[in-house]
Amino acid sequence: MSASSILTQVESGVARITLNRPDVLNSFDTPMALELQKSLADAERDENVRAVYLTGAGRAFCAGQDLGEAVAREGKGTLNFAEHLRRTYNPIITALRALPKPVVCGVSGAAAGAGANIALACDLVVASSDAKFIQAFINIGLVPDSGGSFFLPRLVGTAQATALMMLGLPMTAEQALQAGLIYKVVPAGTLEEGGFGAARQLATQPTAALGLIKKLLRASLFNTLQQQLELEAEIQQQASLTADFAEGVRAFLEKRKPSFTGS
Ligand code: T3D
Repeated sequence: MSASSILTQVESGVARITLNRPDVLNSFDTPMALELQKSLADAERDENVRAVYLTGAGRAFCAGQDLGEAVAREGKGTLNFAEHLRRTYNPIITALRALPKPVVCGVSGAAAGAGANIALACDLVVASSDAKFIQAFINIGLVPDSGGSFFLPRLVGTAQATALMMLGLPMTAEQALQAGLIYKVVPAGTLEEGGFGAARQLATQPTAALGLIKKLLRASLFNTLQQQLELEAEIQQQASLTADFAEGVRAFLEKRKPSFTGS
């Protein structure tokens, strides 16, 4: 592990990436955003990594932008918000979606502002029962960023998305589950088992096919049925060429558990 605002460690085929500024509820300053970008790029490159687990140190997942830094930055007049978003959060969201490996987000405590939307950009969100998701932007006179205005209407529908964005009220883990915002809620104190456990399970599955599922899901947001059928045909062809497909079929016929290598 490195002593910085992002901790990374590879274990059981999983890159564990921990947001590590617990004193400010893991809110993002610029160095932390740039470090997270690097950690995601490293996880993509590292062949030993077959899944990513993103979580936060301490009592919260992430409180979004470090507001102290935002004020100091604007005071200097050297940056504007648009440039800041293009340099920090936008590449993080793009990387999470494009990473050809599954990303599980483990949320305990608050996921607020950009922190909430980084969670939503992950493939599976496992939340501790004490988690809360807050589109906190409006509470300080801002609008959702980091993909919130993209993900929320698609996940929960326009009516709920509008209320979440306009009212800026916390949504509990249970409410988020019921609304279809997240995958699973686990009892407080068991996030390691539920969240990291899900990532560890994914790291034993056919990695290339998981990456191809991400590609299909991304395209389905824009494609017609005919376009998506054609894409499924193309992508199934790619999946059929993997060693894991050969192993899956062999194991089925031999009535044994498959041993997937990710290739
Ligand atoms: O270009 C740009 O910069 C625009 C980008 C915008 C992206 C965004 O994310 S905008 C939204 C920013 N985030 C927020 O507005 C959330 C602010 N935080 C909160 O509303 C609350 O802290 C929470 C609801 C998340 C949690 O509440 P609670 O009561 O559990 O904790 P707390 O007491 O408020 O916070 C604990 C400490 O963390 C506290 O410091 P202290 O008093 O112990 O020294 C608090 O100041 C600090 N903290 C929490 N959030 C932030 C923060 N410090 C800096 N920035 C924060 N976002």
